[in-house]
Amino acid sequence: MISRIDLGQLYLTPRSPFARRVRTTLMRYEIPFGETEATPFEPSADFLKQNPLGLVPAVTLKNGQVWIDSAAILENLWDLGIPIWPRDVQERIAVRQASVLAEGLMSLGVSYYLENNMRKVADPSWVEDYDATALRTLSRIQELSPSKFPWWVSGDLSQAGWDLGVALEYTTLRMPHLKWAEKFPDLKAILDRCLTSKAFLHTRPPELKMG
Ligand SMILES: N[C@@H](CCC(=O)N[C@@H](CS)C(=O)NCC(=O)O)C(=O)O
Repeated sequence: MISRIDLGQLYLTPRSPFARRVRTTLMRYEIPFGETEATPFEPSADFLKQNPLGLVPAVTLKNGQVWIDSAAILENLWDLGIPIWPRDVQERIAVRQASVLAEGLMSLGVSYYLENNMRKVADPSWVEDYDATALRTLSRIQELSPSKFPWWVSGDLSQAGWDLGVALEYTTLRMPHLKWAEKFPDLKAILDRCLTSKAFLHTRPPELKMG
């Protein structure tokens, strides 16, 4: 049973992969919401009232709740009847775990960006570690056959597949030197499917929208 989900505003930044993961999911399931751009590095009092952690995404509900953290937001949608995950328990576990790999790639891109742009001097050993971890994760994803379950279910992308599309574009944006598309060409099929989605195109980071 799908309970009524009355969302208010989704706080986001145009480049946040975590916010994009939630935005594309809400759009795919046609759940209406408003968008408020947040500036996490100079957070407004209103934004911090919604999420004291100062992170996007945060989504307000008309019932007064505020949901934070992209993974928790997806779980809340699932709990309220949105078919984010497969019904079968074993399949659900596999898709959710694949989605964690995609989410991990997003986190690596954010950490890499912060290390290189927010510190006076980036620590090369951290930067190397982010690169190595991202390559290892991409390689594991490639081993998991990107043309099959758990990235696809019933002929279309699973939530993990959509999340991976978001993560791959964020990797292009923040870690272009990794050249993931050259090293892991099998992953491109997932991004190609994402790029046929209006929600995915609408939420592209500005630099990628410009091509
Ligand atoms: N685990 C969180 C991570 C959220 C996150 O790190 N958001 C970043 C943007 S991509 C952020 O708001 N950063 C602002 C900051 O670090 O001040 C989620 O999945 O929502």
